[in-house]
Amino acid sequence: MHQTFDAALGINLLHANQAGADRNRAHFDNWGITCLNLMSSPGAGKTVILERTLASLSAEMKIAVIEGDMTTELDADRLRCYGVPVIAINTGRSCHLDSKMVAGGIHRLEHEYDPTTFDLVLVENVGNLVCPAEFEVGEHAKVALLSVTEGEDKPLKYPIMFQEADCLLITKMDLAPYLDVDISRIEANVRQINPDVTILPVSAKTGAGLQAWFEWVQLQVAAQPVLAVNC
Ligand SMILES: Nc1nc2c(ncn2[C@@H]2O[C@H](COP(=O)(O)OP(=O)(O)OP(=O)(O)O)[C@@H](O)[C@H]2O)c(=O)[nH]1
Ligand SMILES: [Mg+2]
Repeated sequence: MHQTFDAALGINLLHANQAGADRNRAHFDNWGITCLNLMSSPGAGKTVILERTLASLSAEMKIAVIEGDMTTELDADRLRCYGVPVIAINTGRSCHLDSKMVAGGIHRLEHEYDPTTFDLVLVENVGNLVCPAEFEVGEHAKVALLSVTEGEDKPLKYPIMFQEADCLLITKMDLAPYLDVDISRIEANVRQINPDVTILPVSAKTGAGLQAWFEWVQLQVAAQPVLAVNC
């Protein structure tokens, strides 16, 4: 009895979240903004990748960040050094951003800036390999990160994140020579559940592979029609 109630509640929650995500995406579409949602376990390297991305791309496109963290603004403060708007959202006890929280971020973007001037919104989700993948926030593409220290089996053990991802960054490649990790095994395990995902091995420390990541981001931005309608 309890189980049925919980399942129904869960489905309603996800439906309500999806409706909110569709509204958020409609705002982004109206403003000609591409939104990417970065997700991973805690510490896989989301903020460092965002730092490298802002350093490389913010001269050629206008970027804002929505930074999800349970309690602090530590990551938001790191990213503010790059001179872009960073909207911090503290999720409290929640282990993921949901569409309602991101709607609050969009509201601030709309009222503190001119949203029609932005090309790209990068969302850093809360560090968690499960829940963020289930809660769309209105993104156009999902980016999962898996660091080489986490183990080849993670795509099989936590499949939803890897099923949902449009792009997978295998991070901290500079550490691979010091570990018993088989990168081709990670790739094979991911392809087993998501054959079409773009897989990019990168090291934010050495810069290896980052150019391919920047080009992937540029492609996503280029794919978004520029409508620039005020709404
Ligand atoms: N060696 C190495 N270390 C890295 C690399 N990328 C990130 N790190 C380190 O990994 C740690 C975590 O990086 P963050 O970027 O804070 O990770 P995160 O995913 O944003 O973490 P949360 O926001 O807490 O989930 C830091 O100590 C980084 O310096 C890399 O390419 N190579
Ligand atoms: Mg972070």
